[in-house]
Amino acid sequence: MALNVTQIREDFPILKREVNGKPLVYLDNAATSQKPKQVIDSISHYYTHYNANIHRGVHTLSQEATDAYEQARKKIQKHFNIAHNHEVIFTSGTTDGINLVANGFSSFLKTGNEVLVSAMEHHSNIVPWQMLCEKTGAQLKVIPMSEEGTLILDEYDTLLTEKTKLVFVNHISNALGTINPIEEIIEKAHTYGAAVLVDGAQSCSHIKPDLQALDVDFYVTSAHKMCGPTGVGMLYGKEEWLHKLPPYQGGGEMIAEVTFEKTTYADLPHKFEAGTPNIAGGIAFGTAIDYLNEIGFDAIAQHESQLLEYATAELLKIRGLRIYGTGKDKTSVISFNLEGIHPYDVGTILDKLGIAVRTGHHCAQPIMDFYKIPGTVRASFAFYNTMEEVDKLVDAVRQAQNMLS
Ligand code: C6P
Repeated sequence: MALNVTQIREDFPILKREVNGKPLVYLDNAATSQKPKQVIDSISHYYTHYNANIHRGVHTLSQEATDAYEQARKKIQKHFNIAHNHEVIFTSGTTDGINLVANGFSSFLKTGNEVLVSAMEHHSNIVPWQMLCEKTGAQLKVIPMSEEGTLILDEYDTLLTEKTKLVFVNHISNALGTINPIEEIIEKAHTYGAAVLVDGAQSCSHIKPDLQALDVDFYVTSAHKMCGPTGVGMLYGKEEWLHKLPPYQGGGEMIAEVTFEKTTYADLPHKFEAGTPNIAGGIAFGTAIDYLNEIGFDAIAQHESQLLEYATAELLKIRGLRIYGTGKDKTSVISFNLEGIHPYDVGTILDKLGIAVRTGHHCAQPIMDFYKIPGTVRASFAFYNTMEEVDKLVDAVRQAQNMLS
């Protein structure tokens, strides 16, 4: 069913504002999505009516807050088709979830072990593993990518051996929009007994992953890319892994018993949730999931692929414009450059025209090194964007080219 985008846009107060005297055209959704009033209201409702710490008090407010927070965990469980509620760990976001797992694996890895990373990762899915390798003596190897920005799976087959203990790859590349064949990557890794972590920061706003069907070991994402608030995210880990991994941080909430001689840890998921969490954020994450499901992921995918197709065709009509990330499986992210013009200059002119895009390396410097470029202009579309906004982008890029060349 086609989306009623005009009606959907009414849910997003920010889309009514102007920037530099022009109506805002927000095309930086891969950095963070905008928030519907349902999510904003859910945060405000918590602070107005039942703000209290959770899992601690016998008083009514604390119980209401605990119920709402745990209800959000259930919504996440159901949304991602996760077998057990305690396999959902609240984090502060994707970066936090990856660091939690990398930290845990420092007890298991040793010299002679290998870990594989894809060539198109965000720094969040590179640096924690480099730190892990430095600590443990394990070796980091890279699954290369092709000129069109897709992983070379034959090379993956060669890199996978009995030495491989872990594979980490993003579901969708933030800088290219490429959708990686994670089903195949997971299945092959498992034949060698390697665990797989999938970085879902860019996928969960576009698709609804079924984590049991994927048989993935760890999956991480951030609420703020899914119309939810910043500072909250989720780590899914298979129960057996979460039992094996040591806690990430020590503190309140994650313990069973503490004496000065010895501490025992709480059961899952609390073992990994030290300290007071982002309670309002967790609750509003649940509201964001409800909101997206009400719109429907099939309708979202259909609308976004129309935007992608139209924007790609129109942008490619501009002389000297090159798109990076041209594989056939891609989402509504277009990274591009104009020949002879720095992406930062294009971004600055677009901003003057009210159009928000991201410019630079997008926290994925190895991709920029691969193409030997300083960065790109990245337009990333969400389900609330319109074809008219694509036209405005294309016109503005033409204007930028005329002014800068
Ligand atoms: N990418 C972008 O503009 P956090 O910051 O923890 O919520 O997400 C980090 C992260 C990890 N992996 C991928 C694939 C990502 O895209 C991001 C965040 C934003 O592309 C901000 S750098």
